[in-house]
Amino acid sequence: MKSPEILASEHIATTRRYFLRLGAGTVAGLAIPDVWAAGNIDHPALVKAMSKLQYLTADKDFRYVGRIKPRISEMSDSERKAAGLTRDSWSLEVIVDSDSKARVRKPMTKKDNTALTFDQLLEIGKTKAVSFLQVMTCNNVADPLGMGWWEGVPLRDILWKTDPDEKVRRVFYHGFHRDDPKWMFRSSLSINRILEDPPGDQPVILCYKLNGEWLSPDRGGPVRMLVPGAYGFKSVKWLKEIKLTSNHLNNDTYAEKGNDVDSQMKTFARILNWKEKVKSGKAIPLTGVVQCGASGLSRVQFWLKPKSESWPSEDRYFDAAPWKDAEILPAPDDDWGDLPKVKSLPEIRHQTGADGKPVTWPLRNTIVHYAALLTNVPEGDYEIRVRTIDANGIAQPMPRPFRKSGDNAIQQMKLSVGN
Ligand SMILES: Nc1nc2c(c(=O)[nH]1)N[C@H]1C(S)=C(S)[C@@H](COP(=O)(O)O)O[C@H]1N2
Ligand SMILES: [Mo]
Repeated sequence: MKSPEILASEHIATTRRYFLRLGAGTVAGLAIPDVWAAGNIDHPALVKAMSKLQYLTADKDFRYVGRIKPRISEMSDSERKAAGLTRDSWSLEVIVDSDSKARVRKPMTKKDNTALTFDQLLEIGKTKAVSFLQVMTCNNVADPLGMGWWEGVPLRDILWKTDPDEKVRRVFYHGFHRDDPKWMFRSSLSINRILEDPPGDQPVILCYKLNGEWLSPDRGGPVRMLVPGAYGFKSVKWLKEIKLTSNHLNNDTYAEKGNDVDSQMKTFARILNWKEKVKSGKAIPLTGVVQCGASGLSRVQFWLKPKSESWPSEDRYFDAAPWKDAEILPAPDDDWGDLPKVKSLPEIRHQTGADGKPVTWPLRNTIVHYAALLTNVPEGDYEIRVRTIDANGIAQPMPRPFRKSGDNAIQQMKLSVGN
């Protein structure tokens, strides 16, 4: 359960620059989160702590979502090997759904010794591998689970090897589940999404690396599906089997409990590092993270409302409130992080140029940080809220306020200013 704290620490590296720009005079006497509490931004211990902070989330610091018990990470190496969940034992079967009219002329099966091995996947990767930045978010969890730089082979390059016929309409896939239906986690995609990427979009990949290192067991290693722009449930972990089908229907496990399984990522803001009690007379820093979804991001806003002030219930999304703009922070320039393998980023199609710098900012389907400084807040009790305005000018939680296609409710925190 690290995610909010980890995300909080990771965004300090970028927010630091914002507060530095405000000048040392402003910084002295700030009521700031613990890590800043020395009151002196140049304090060596503080500088050292902040220099370790990063934009990307280390594999071990992602928040884990997975229903199988015991966890794959709790198995011994030999158990994982027996289950085909190590790089030397893994293989992928690509077959037709038994109810399907679709056919593949060259199925990949264990029985015929044609299942795809990890080495074969890497071999294909030598010419076909792609990587891209994407945030991992569960549509039912308010904070993103982690921010990753993922690498793998486009799924279409594997599917074409099976020589499928034109009756294929959907691709069904599920993760390792000890052959127990209770742990089964299924998802699916239209064949079209796999075969072709709209301009600016990344391909669906068979993913084996995160932040330059092999995927860990908790992250779905050795190989997981990674679906660009989709919520986490499409990115099935411990992938072992793919079925091509003429079926046109969605078979996702996540269709249960009312989830909308066709949802693209939404744009929304979260508050991080908030202190609910602040001494009067001190400036109050507000920082946080935005998931930049399908409709992009133009502004991040906040609103401080005295607790006693009532608000008309018909204005359920507070459209008439006196929102103020926060600052959207720039891309980390030279410090994507000192994760073991990520000092800098390579050229990534649609995301970075030859110098590894983002071609636009923020990037869709990634996070971005924001900051604002609240000054002269009179003593009293307040509620603070943040929201995004997407690139189409639409304020959160519109245009898609329904929770089961992604939790993007406007976040509210308490603030009490006193002695
Ligand atoms: N095999 C399998 N894959 C799975 C799941 C699961 O339960 N089993 N959970 C999914 C859900 S709901 C989410 S949100 C993401 C979370 O990915 P993470 O644990 O790497 O953060 O994994 C997805 N992949
Ligand atoms: Mo999820």
